[in-house]
Amino acid sequence: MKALLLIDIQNGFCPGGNLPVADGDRIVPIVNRLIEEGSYDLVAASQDWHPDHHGSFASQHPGAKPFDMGTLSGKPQVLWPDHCVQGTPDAEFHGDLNVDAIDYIQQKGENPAVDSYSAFRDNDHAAITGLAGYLRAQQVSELDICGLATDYCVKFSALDARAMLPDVKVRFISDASRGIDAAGVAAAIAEMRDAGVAIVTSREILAD
Ligand code: VGL
Ligand code: ZN
Repeated sequence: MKALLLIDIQNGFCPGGNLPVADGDRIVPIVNRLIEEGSYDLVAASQDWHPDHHGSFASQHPGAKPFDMGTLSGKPQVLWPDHCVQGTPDAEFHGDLNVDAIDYIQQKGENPAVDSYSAFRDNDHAAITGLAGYLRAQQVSELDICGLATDYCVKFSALDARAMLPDVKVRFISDASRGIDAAGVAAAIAEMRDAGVAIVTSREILAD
């Protein structure tokens, strides 16, 4: 079984959102083409889904500004603008994304005491989501990952896919993803490659 995993393709990470990634919305037509023409057996998507008082928000740390380094539950934490608050438009998938094609949605980031960049588990690895179990139950053997943001949620999801589903072939689709920081993206791609994630483009996939 071949699966496509879409990471956090939400208004909050697109221009106009609360934590915008440059050109984040430009991946949407590419992602829709992958969904529609990419010969995937199933499509899964993660959705950053925070309570309004999430501890990763700078607003919860007196004197802190967004993008400051702070701590959360005693661990270093980038402090983000309030984003993807449950039930708000910021948390909705981008309006042009083909959401009807999504077979499984994994919400994450609900525990205010820990951030969850990965769609598979919280940053402290104490709690896992249902995603790995779902993909195992579906007997997924090939997993292509793309979305927002390459240097955070996409990277950690790809690394956890390799760690938690060691028999699955994992690929990162570079042109169907965008990152927050250019240097961070280059480092994330190197880290994914070192962990056994293949780096591909939508062109290669759609040409197959
Ligand atoms: C993300 C920062 C905070 C992401 C989510 O989707 O990459 N980044 N929450
Ligand atoms: Zn978040």
